[in-house]
Amino acid sequence: MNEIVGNFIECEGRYAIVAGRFNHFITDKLIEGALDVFSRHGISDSDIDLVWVPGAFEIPFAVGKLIRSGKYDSVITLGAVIRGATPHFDYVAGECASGIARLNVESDIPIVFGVLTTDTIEQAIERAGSKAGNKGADAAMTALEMVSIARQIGD
Ligand code: INI
Repeated sequence: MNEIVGNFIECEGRYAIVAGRFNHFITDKLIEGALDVFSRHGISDSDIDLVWVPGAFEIPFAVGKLIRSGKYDSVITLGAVIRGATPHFDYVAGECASGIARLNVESDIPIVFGVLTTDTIEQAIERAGSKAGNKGADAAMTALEMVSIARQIGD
């Protein structure tokens, strides 16, 4: 049996991060977590592009453009949709998540979902580098693992 498992031994590739500016005090922390993981796994700054969009709703559009550019091995999405802050939480969070999920299935590169959807600002803070870890760092780990898997599987 041949088993294909992603590893973090020789990480490489070009990565794009799409970040929503809405609730940027949270998104900034997610980006910080993602960049820290990339640098500690040997991915140089010049192999990372960061694209800011106004909010989570715009993330799928930017991801689609980045996929079609053919320049990246993976795209990470980072944002924060907080229910307390919006009456249209379900639309923003739902459209963002389903748009990203659709692109992930259709595209030839892995797209990673690192968009927080929380009921409160406190829950978002917990997931942005405090007691519940940093979901941006988790997203970068997932991207590295998925790129490793994609490379092993090949075309
Ligand atoms: N965008 C977010 O990323 N998070 C939110 O919590 C949010 N709220 O609260 O509304 C939000 N709204 C903006 C939305 O993503 C779009 O930028 C806007 O609707 C324009 O298309």
